Amino acid sequence: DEADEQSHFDELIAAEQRIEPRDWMPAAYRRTLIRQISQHGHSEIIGMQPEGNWITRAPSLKRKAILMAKVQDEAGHGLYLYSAAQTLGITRDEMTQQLIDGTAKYSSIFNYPTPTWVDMGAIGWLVDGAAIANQVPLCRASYGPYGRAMVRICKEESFHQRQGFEILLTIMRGTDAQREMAQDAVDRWYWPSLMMFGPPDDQSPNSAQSMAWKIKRFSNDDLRQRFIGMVVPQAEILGVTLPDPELHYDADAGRWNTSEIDWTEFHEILAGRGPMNAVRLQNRRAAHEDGAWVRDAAAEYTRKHAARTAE
Ligand code: FAQ
Repeated sequence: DEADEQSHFDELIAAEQRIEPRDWMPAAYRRTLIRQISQHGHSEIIGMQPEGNWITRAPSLKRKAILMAKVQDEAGHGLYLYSAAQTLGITRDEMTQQLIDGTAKYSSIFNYPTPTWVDMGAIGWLVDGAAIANQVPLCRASYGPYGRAMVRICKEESFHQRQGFEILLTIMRGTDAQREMAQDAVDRWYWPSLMMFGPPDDQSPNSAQSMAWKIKRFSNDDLRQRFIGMVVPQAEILGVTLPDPELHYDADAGRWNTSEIDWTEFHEILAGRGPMNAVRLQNRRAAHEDGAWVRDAAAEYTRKHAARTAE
């Protein structure tokens, strides 16, 4: 009965075993995973747009080939994540509908504009860097299909992070004007990348339960701290300044002290009022409508094929 199922589930979680699609799981565990994995998938799909903006204008053939490969990887990540979510009983159509209706969340970070080429460097360095800090622990998420999808995603993200760092490094070795552009991009992306980790722990309604279920392994603030520890020495190598005059390591507390994050900006974006929210959704909707003929053709092919094999 249900009580036995629940205690078997609790034992698996306590023993660091994986929960698999056919296993019994609490309804709330299923709902939480569908929420997080689908939002994560949507982030990858919407996350193709800020960089897609520069594919036709990349400064060389090599840069263009690399950027195209990166954006393609993001499409792939979206597909693995949607597939993982489908094992929990939601359909791809339902998820797509939630995204284009504007009822699904996706990461706040993809609602900022990418006005210059250097933004490709800052996104790779900071946004993919934050994604790695958040996602490496997700490789150990208790739900099997999610954890396994994250392994490959993290490998690809670390290549993305390196390519972003290398774009910035190249530009920092250029002219004064180029260095100014790089600093400007870092100024614009640093704070939003800190917001990717989600609200502070005392305002994170989902954290305690998700950590008890071993979906999340670290709190939002702990991961944000780790990320700051990663980027501080990298900023020094690059020769860029992180735009926080308060930033310093408090050795006694063992933590980075920072200025207050502008949570009003974060909540405005979550409410759909960020600089690029409307454009991102509009583009996604248009792509969905433009792709209708492909879905129709595929459905028709399946119908004909089924009719032919039935003969
Ligand atoms: N943006 O209680 P919590 C990438 C929502 S990386 C928007 O703390 P939770 C790679 C949250 O959903 C980006 N919403 O929630 C790439 C919840 O609302 P809900 C994607 C946010 O789930 C790089 C509410 O606030 N990565 O795509 C954000 O325990 C470059 C309360 O928050 C992932 O999705 C935010 N930043 O912790 C692609 C990682 N933060 O759902 C292209 C997987 C919080 O109750 C180019 N997800 N919210 O209505 C996670 O690790 C977690 O879901 C967190 C949030 C940590 C994001």
